[in-house]
Parts: sequence; C-alpha cells; structure tokens
Amino acid sequence: MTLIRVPKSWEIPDRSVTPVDVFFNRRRFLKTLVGASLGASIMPILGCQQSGESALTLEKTLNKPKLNSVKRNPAFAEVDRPITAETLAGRYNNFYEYGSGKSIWQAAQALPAENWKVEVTGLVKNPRTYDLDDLQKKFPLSERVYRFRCVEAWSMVIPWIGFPMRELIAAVEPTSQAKFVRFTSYYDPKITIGPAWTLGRKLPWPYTEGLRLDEMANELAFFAVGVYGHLLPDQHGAPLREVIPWKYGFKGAKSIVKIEFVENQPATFWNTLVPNEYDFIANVNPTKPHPRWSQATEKFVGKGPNFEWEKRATLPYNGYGEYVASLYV
Ligand SMILES: Nc1nc2c(c(=O)[nH]1)N[C@H]1C(S)=C(S)[C@@H](COP(=O)(O)O)O[C@H]1N2
Ligand SMILES: [Mo]
Repeated sequence: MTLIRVPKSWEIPDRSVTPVDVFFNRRRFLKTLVGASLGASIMPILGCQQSGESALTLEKTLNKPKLNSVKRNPAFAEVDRPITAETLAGRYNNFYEYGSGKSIWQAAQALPAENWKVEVTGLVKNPRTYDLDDLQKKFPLSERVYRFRCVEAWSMVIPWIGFPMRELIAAVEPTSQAKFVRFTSYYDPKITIGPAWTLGRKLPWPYTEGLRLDEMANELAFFAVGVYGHLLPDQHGAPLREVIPWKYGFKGAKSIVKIEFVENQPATFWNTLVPNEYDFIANVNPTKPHPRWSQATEKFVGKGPNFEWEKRATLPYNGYGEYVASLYV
C-alpha cells in the first residue's frame, strides 16, 4: 500500500511546487495552443471563451439566484486576510468527478443540480429526504467567512452561505448507536466524466467523506448551499456541500446526495485510494508533513483578482483551535 503513489496534478514536492499563478498561466497558455491547433469546431467552449461571444462564460456560471436576505454571522464576519475574489475561487477548483485538473468549471456545468434531493438515513430516529426548498425552509441560512486550506498547500478565504450541521443532527436525531456520518457525492459516469482509473488503480467512486459525530456537532461544521451571496455554482459543489474549515479541503464533499449516520468509521474516497497520504481525520497541521511535501507554509491566493499569492505560515487547525482543539485531546 505505502509504495503505491497516485500523483495528482497538484501532488508535487514542496521544493518543486510551481507558484500557483505561473501554473495557472501556463495551463491557460497550453489550452490556448491546444484549442488553436484542434480548431474551434471541436473545442467550442474554448473557442467561444477566446472570441468573447460565449455561450458559457465564467460569469454566467457564477450568476446564480441571489440570497439577499441572508445575514453574515458576526462571529464569523472576517478572518486575518482578505476574501478571495469570486472569479478566482470559481475557476480554480478540485472536483475530480469533472476532471483531475483545476479548470473544471466548464465541465462541472453538466451537474444536474435542479430537483435535487438529499437522503438522510441510517441510525436516526427521523430519516428524511429533503429537497433544496425543504432545507432552506427548515434551516435558517447565514453567511460565514472561513479560511479554506487544501491539502495541496494552497489556501483561500471564502464567504459561505448555509447552516450549521448540528441543526440537521437536531432534526433527524441520531440514535445512541450512531458514532460517525458519511457523505456521498453525486456520481453518474455518463455525466461525471472524470477519471475512472489512475495509474492502474480504480478510483473508489462515488466520492465519499465522513466525520465523527462529535466533529459534525461542532459549531464550525457547516453545510453550504451558497457562496458569494448566491446559490452555489456547480463548480463549488451545487447544491449542497460540506465545509469543515479546520480540516483539509478534501474532507468537504461536494454535491451531496446522501448523508448516512453509521456506527463505524466509514470508508472515504482519498483515504481508500492513498491511505498513507490522506487520513480520515485530516486536520490542518503545520507540524505534520504530507509524505511528499511540507505543510508548514501555504500559498494564500486572495491578494487580487488573479493568482497573486503570498506565503503564509500554516495555522494549527487552520486557525480554529479555540473551537476544535478540545475534540482531539
Ligand atoms: N465530490 C467531490 N468533493 C470534493 C472534491 C472532489 O473531487 N469531489 N475535491 C475536494 C478538494 S481536494 C477540495 S480542495 C475542495 C475544493 O473546493 P472548491 O473547488 O469549491 O474550492 O473540494 C473537495 N470536495
Ligand atoms: Mo484539496
């Protein structure tokens, strides 16, 4: 197990990490070349993007119904660094269902977010299937500005809109047997066109993640239905995703279709694929390096509209120790 390496586009040792802005510009440059050589007819999206008369611009994908009446929670109104530009967060994503690169915002528009249903099931007194309307009626929405830290060592600050996970716990009432929760993301290989195999290993689709129940009940654990003042764009995991700000980003499953309360620690996507690199707990921890790179510092992207970034010291628990450190003593 420990000998198997599954390098993803971003899994590169710290010493050879390409600055994010350079990486992005190079990718765009390469795509432009590819688009030019293949011709606009087989690359319609790229072709449109370049001519500016686009069927699918980034702005269109971000233009979701506004959540105007939602108030920012004063306890989470700001952090120690600026909010990342929406047009940056919306075009630099991880969403393997739509591809292993960062530029999945176009491919993710295939996600059928309309008439969404999420099944809440398992060891609960009140199992129930909710649609997005039910969720918004049942759970009052608020906005929280959270730091966001990917295990790849880039970070952002994102203004999420949603509701605390503990509200769902109160509604469905897990039984005393329930010790963990498992989240399953939408998966349909006809639509989610991301890789099925990597280096001879089958990816354990669908994407799943999990938490201990006491982690889920923590004040910070959040379900997002919106971001930047409107409903979630598809690339951010519409219409419902987890946000766990003290853990690495991969813990936050996108486009959730199922929430199961279970007795034993559930298998999860990255932990199943590469267990020695992605543990179940995955708390942000500057003193615990990833096997292939340091986690002592991070590249904060949020200084401007593009990939201007600054190097920052990684904060234990991503800066949320006062809320969560007691969970891990
Ligand atoms: N279903 C699903 N959820 C996912 C992922 C994914 O590939 N599939 N990637 C994770 C990772 S590694 C990160 S860093 C965040 C990225 O969220 P963002 O694109 O909204 O910034 O989503 C997480 N949730
Ligand atoms: Mo990530």
